[in-house]
Amino acid sequence: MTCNTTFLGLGAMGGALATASLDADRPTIVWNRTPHRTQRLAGRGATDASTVEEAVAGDGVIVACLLDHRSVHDVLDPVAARLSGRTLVNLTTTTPSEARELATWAAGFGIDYLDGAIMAVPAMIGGPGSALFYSGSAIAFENHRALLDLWGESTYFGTDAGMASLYDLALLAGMYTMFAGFRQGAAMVGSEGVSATDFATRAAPFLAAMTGSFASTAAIIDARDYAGEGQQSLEFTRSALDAIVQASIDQGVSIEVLRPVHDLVRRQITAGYGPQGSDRVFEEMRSTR
Ligand code: FVH
Repeated sequence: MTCNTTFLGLGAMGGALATASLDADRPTIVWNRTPHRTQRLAGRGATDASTVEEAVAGDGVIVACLLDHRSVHDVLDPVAARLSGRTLVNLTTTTPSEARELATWAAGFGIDYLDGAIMAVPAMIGGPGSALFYSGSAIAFENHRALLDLWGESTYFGTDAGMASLYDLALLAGMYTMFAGFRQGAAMVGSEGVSATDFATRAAPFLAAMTGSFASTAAIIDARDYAGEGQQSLEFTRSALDAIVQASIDQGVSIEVLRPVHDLVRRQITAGYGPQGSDRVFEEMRSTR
């Protein structure tokens, strides 16, 4: 028999997760701070809990998908003492430190804690390309795979509850800086009246092709060998960035996004590494903890 699954938070993402549960004919309890958001799912057969206490009264897994770390405490602190022996899957975006704090907090109440990060938008949940990262309780991950796999491909990153979030935010760091670079390029060609739509048709295949070099870049970084054959030197990269920055200035476009990239390369050259590979900037970025 499948136990009830309780969903706390029925925003765009929480609603999509609970919908997948209902689509799979699982008994589903829903709660949201602003009550009207539960109505659509109640109409589909979900149990509409009017309080958090009511929502968590059963013995099934609890899924939280709230705005942020603070809201998880706001919702769960008042009922935590009643949740001993229960499993909490937290799919709210948090930092790794916040995820670890929640794992410690949960352990203090005897709650089995699995942290999750969703690498998808709500419309993708349950469909192709949807991926979710998990870390924390291995038992919770194994015991609830049937539920987790409803939402997308599930990957477990170990018992350190912060790891799913770390992977999530690391990938988002790549995404946000890539989009910033796209906007820079769109502003450059836009200064001559070219539409961003036109630019996107060139940028998408070019940037996709560039990702093919991630593996060789990664090998250089992992070996920390920036003096090997065939690497694009820091001096070469500075010359390219000089041109990109100057072209932006000439076109009246901001160089705010380019400046930190340019500075990283220039500092490495000033330190005497000009002939070495450009991946050497990683030495300034990596953690020295
Ligand atoms: N939407 C997305 O594309 C992304 C993709 C990747 C991961 N996220 C994360 O998922 C979390 C929830 O996101 P969401 O899209 O569901 O967000 P909203 O639609 O804004 O819903 C937020 C829900 O949180 C409730 N809430 C906020 N603060 C509190 C609080 N202090 N106490 C109780 N509930 C709270 C809010 O309730 P209400 O405003 O309707 O009353 C919504 O249910 C998020 O971490 C994303 O980063 C989504």
